[in-house]
Amino acid sequence: MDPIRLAEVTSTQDVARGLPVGSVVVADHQTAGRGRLGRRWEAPAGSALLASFVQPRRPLASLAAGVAAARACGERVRLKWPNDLLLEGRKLGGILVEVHGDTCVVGIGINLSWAPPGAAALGADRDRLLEGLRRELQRWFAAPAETVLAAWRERSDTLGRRVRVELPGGALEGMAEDVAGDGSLIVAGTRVAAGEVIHLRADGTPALSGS
Ligand code: BT5
Repeated sequence: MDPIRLAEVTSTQDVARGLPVGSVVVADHQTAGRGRLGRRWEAPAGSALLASFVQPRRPLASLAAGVAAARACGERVRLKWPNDLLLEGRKLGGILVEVHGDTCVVGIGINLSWAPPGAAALGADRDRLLEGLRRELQRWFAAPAETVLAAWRERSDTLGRRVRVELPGGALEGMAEDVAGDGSLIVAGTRVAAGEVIHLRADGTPALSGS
């Protein structure tokens, strides 16, 4: 299926919703690009890869999408739990997985020629990156859970670090030890299913902004 290419949309997620599995929507500009928890995703027109991929619903979809995107971006790109893309510790891209019935819409934003302060840009060719993303998503959405978890661990920039997690009941600080079989992060023996993770330096101060 050829990608649907649009100049301007509210969000590629809005256009992709309801399309069949295998559909891809790409836009030059989003007027209401979104992140998780109602946050915004900003990118000047033509400066980023902004795409939504309709995939079959599966467990660990978010981690599978993270692995696929990191691999498409190249060796230097690592993952911050659950699936932020980091380049040299700075946020290069983000992934938003929205489930609709038996499909999930995987939204991926990757900075190419512009990045907000403290973030990173990849400087890659957009169409080549889009092809790589399609290929890797197809592969990782078909992979067994254990294979996805192993690949995620290998690409992780979070495991083995001290982190702070902001939770509704307060902050949890400690070593990010592993990802569990359900994709949650284990911090100092506690399972974290959702929450904001901040990577910390050895002295306990936050690592680079955006990470
Ligand atoms: C994400 O959310 O990182 C998921 C972003 C997904 C964007 C894609 S673009 C194509 C598709 N269509 C959409 O509407 N969305 C998807 P989150 O973890 O909540 O991070 C959001 C935060 O990242 C914001 O609050 C900002 O702090 C920061 N941010 C916004 N734009 C950024 C950019 N271009 N580069 C780096 N950080 C950014």
